[in-house]
Amino acid sequence: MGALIGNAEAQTKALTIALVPGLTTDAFYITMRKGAEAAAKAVGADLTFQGAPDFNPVTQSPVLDAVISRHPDAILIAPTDKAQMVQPLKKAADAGIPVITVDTFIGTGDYGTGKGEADFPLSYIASDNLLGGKIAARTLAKAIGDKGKVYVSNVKPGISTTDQREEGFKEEMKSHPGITVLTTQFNDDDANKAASQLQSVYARNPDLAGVFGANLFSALGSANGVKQAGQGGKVKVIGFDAPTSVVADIKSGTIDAVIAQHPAEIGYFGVICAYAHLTGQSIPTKIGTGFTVMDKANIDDPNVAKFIYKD
Ligand code: T6T
Repeated sequence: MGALIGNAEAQTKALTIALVPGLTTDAFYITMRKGAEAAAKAVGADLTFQGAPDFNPVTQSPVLDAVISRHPDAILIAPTDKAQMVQPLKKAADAGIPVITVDTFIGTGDYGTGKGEADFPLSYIASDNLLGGKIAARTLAKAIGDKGKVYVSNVKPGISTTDQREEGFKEEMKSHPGITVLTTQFNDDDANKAASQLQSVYARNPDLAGVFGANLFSALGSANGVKQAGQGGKVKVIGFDAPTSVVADIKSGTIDAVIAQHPAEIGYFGVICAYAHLTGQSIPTKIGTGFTVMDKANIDDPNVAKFIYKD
């Protein structure tokens, strides 16, 4: 592990930590970057931020290759696919660069077990997405009076976070027998697609009661679809993530609630873990960060509003 800093001379050179987001233009990762920068400043490390323009392993892999070629001291990455990012990341590990995954994981997300080919990252720092999906289901069940048809608007299969949110949502809905969960609609992280899917599902099911938008673009698009269908406030929307636009949608009643993640916390602890490892400390293989559920009743509370993402 060439990156372990073991002598005084090496310690005078600032450590470089590379953060590779799922995509660069997403307020979730922009907020994560802010937290990572704050931690880098605190420990005197240099942080780089380089990612792809869309959430896709095909575009993320060459960005990762370019990052590996500069040989940073550590890589923090949100892998865009559980399986497809294993080999690209193995190249970093083989080059002696410690890898920590933030937000999403590869393999099972259980690292350091000696099991499987994806257990080499040192740590996984993220929200508890299974729990987040369960919270979304409970919130939606309450909003629709525990009965009716709902569906999940999701990105695409293979992403650890959104897969787990859907799993948690469906698991929780098993204890709500009055609710029927329709087929999931996959939108490829495209809010326009999520909006037109909402309208198609509504056209087929005029008694649609609600939708769970499992990430920022799914929620944004679903809320727009509800508005375009003239169903604002009638078809209930529960979203994941909290871009600035949710404030207006929550206040107007288009979105009932969102499960906001704490991306700055993920970025902050990602950098701290990398720094700890690089300076000879052991680090936990998993760190769970929190949620804040935002709705009309609490959105103006500064302790809640502070978790609205930065853009
Ligand atoms: O929901 C976040 C992130 O947690 C997920 O992995 C991908 O989508 C977001 O970045 C929001 O767009």
